[in-house]
Amino acid sequence: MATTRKTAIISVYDKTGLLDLAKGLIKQDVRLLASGGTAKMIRESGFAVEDVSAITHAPEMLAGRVKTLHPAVHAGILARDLASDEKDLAEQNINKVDYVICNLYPFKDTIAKINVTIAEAVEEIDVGGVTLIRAAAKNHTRVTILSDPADYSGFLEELEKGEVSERSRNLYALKAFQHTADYDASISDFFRKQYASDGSQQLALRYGANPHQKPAAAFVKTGPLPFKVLGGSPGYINLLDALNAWFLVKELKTALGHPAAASFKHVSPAGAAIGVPLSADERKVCMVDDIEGLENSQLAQAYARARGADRMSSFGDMIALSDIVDVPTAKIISREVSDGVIAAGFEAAALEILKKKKGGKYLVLQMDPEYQPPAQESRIVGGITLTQGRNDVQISPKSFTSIITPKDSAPLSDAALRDLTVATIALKYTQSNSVCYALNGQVIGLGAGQQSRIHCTRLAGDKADNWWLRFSPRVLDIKWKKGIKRADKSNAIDLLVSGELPKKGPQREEYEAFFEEVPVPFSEEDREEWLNKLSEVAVSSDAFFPFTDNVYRAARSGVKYIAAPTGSQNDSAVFETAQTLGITFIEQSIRLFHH
Ligand code: 93A
Repeated sequence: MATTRKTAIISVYDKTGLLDLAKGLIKQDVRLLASGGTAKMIRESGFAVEDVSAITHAPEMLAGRVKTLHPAVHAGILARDLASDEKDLAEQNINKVDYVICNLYPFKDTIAKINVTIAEAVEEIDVGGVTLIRAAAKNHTRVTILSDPADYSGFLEELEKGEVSERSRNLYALKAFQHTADYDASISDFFRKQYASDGSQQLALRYGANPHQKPAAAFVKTGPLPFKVLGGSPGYINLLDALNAWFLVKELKTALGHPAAASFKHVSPAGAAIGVPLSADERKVCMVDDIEGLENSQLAQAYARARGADRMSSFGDMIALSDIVDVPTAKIISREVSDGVIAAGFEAAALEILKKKKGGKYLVLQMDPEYQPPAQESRIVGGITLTQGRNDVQISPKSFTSIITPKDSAPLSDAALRDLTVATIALKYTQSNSVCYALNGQVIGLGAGQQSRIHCTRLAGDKADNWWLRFSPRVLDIKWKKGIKRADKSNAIDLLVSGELPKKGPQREEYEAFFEEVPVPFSEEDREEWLNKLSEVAVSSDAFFPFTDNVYRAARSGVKYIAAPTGSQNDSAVFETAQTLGITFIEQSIRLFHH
């Protein structure tokens, strides 16, 4: 029967502020209906309250599992001010409900207890309360929903003045939807841990970025995790590297049609390459001259190049491989210091080799090659969620057709387009700022994570120089003492080519002890003479060059092609400098910051 008296349904687990609320509602002549414990507390304080059963004509049942779940409650909440709804209510003798005050069973507190059982958790799953909140929030154009005791006083103030404003009802509804969403998320998190933490949907990680950052996990909210752990147990940084590296190699393969590899460290590539056959010198520089079957495996060639570019940085890498791993590739990996590999799959014999690595603890991940990441991605920083569309722009040789200088340039060669593509895709997965030098289908120098662009250009250029100096006969012909480890060789070569070799002292002595014949250090003139032989290098930058210094520095490392976004106030000076230095400048119009 219709009545002008307003009705409130109150059902709260957290009874903070309940009595003041009841008092305020009664003052406004609101009819109070409440569930068992809530009604008891109000009644014992001397306020007039009816049990919900006054309208449901049904007792609370199943030890409280059914308290408010009833059409008399939910039709009263959900009814609109429509003639048809009014008619339905009248036929069933149901009155409209105007205010719902509800907060939920403490599911989060319960599951936070050590050794909580599934049965205990299940009992804390609120059904009726969520339904009350959701129904009232759904009908917030008419109904006010309070799900937070902090809102009671503001609500009563408004009520005393007349009615609850539309704005308040909207904000209370928003809070209510967030309350139930957060509640449901904690329930599904709990059950995912219980029923799918075998790696199907969730994977416990030893710790986060550092050992004291616990607990740590990787999970997806729907569907299976797109990778399987075939060996070892991944850490948080392993997965950051593995996933970024995987998307890089997948994109390289799609763009260039050849198997691709990446060697990742601290969420940036140390090397990335496609499978291009290696010359005899390249095989030596990459330390793969004894790998059988290398000439027949593009994947092995790709990893040899990716690992060989900057061997010091690749020490302890996370490897990504676009294709099924074969024996030659596994053999290269097996003797390098490396943390793990993610790949599209593994031949049985290759998996056998990898599983023996690190006493069986080597991380082996098999990625679903068909996996497509969602279009939107988010991360939480200090409790604040940042969200953005995924960077799904496709880079390919077609991205490099807008040649700015020289004006009369012929279209670029396939090799130049390939190297610009490799460099640019590598940048897409490199911490910004970043600048990348590439040649022969591989990264040869990458400057990552520098606040100033020229520092990236210098860092990457110095790495490219070091890479090239490793091809000089002085390095290729080094006579090592027997038993020197591969990593020690890489470190000694780096000292020799980088100009960081001390003139004397213990480090010099340690260094000299590696050789049968100590190589003659490079003089300035030696370096310059050799570096002058480097040519045809492609450079890409993840954003525009603000000053000409970048172009001058690139030119010193054999750079023939530069691709970068434009938009700097200094664009014309940058283009002119490139023209003067004989460098082809291509506008790659998409900025590629990555963090
Ligand atoms: O077990 S329930 O899901 N079944 C219900 O029908 C129901 N209705 C309200 N729990 C239900 N509630 C919850 O009871 C409320 O969300 C609130 O947290 C609690 C209040 O119970 P009481 O008034 O008995 O203290």
